[in-house]
Parts: sequence; structure tokens; C-alpha cells
Amino acid sequence: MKVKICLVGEGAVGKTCLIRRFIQDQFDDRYISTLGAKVSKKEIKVDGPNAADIDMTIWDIMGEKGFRELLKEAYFHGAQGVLAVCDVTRKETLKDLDDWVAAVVKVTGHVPIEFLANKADLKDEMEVSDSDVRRAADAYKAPFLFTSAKTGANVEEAFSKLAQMIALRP
Ligand code: G3D
Ligand code: MG
Repeated sequence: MKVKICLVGEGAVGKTCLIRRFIQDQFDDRYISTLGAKVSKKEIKVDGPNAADIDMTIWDIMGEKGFRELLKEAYFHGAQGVLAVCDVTRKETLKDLDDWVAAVVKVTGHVPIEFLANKADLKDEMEVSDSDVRRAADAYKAPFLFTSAKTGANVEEAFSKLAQMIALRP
């Protein structure tokens, strides 16, 4: 099963680091500079009743600031799952996810979405609570996780969970 997933969220929330942490060294990675996106691949095994080998293509936006409407379409086109990432030390990055998720859904229709509250290792600077993330995620009936690309906490789980949700789709 081949699937495309996208990571969305404001600049510097940790999207690139999450992908890097997840794929470690075993990846084949290419830059599509004209699209302003980087594509990585990883195979994930989903166990249980919906067991599947998922060949995941992970799209990472580069330079979100200048990300134009036209490129957005290409970036989101065909995505079967979305990781919506915010930075727990900047509350506004959670609020911004509303626009990001709305923009994806407009292109992809309803696909599995998972919210990630990243940089959870920065406990002293935490501006986002469990209930803040829950509220944002609930609006899309999406699950959420607190992650840290720095320590690796919940990173594998985040991608596996999304893979599971995709495998479960009819
Ligand atoms: P982006 O791809 O969403 O723009 P990046 O974000 O992955 O480039 O990360 C932006 C900055 O946040 C980087 O710092 C990176 O090291 C840091 N970062 C990413 N994830 C975490 C995390 O889980 N915990 C902590 N403490 N920092 C994180 P620099 O200083 O290199 O720009
Ligand atoms: Mg990046």
C-alpha cells in the first residue's frame, strides 16, 4: 500500500526534525526544489486486523513563509494523511493549524489527520495545555500526541498511528 502524507504547520515548529527523527538513516530522500518540498520515504508495518505494509512518502514543505497558494495545491494533492504540527512553546502555532488544516482538507477532502504538539521536552516554556490541543484536534475528530523530535518521544508512535488510521480506511 503506497500512501502520501503531508506535514503542515508554521515555520520552526519542528516538522523537518520530526521527519528526520522518524526516518533516521534508512531513507532515500530527494529535493523537489521547484515545488519547495522535500520528499522522504519509509516503510511501516501496521499490525492487527488491518495489517498492511505501508510504503509512506512523507512531504515536507520548505520555506513556509513564501508558500504560495498554487504550490499548496501540488503539495497537498493526493495526500492520504496529514500531521498537523504546532510548537508547545508558541501558542499561536496551534491556532494557525486551523488555517493549515482547512487548506489541506479543501484539496484532499476528509483524510485522517493527527495533531502533534511538538517540543514537549521544553516543559518550562510550555504555553499549550493538553486541553488546548484536545480542543483543536476534536474539531476534526482527530487524535493528538505531545511529541519531541529532540528526545524522540512519541515520534514513532505519531507516524504509526497515522499509518494505522490510513490502513483502517475503507
Ligand atoms: P520546521 O521544519 O517546522 O520549520 P524544524 O522546523 O524542524 O526546522 O525545527 C525548527 C527548530 O526547532 C530547530 O532549531 C530545531 O532544532 C528545533 N526543534 C524541533 N523539534 C524540537 C523538539 O522537539 N524540541 C526542541 N527542544 N527543539 C526542537 P534550530 O535552533 O536548529 O533552528
Ligand atoms: Mg522545515
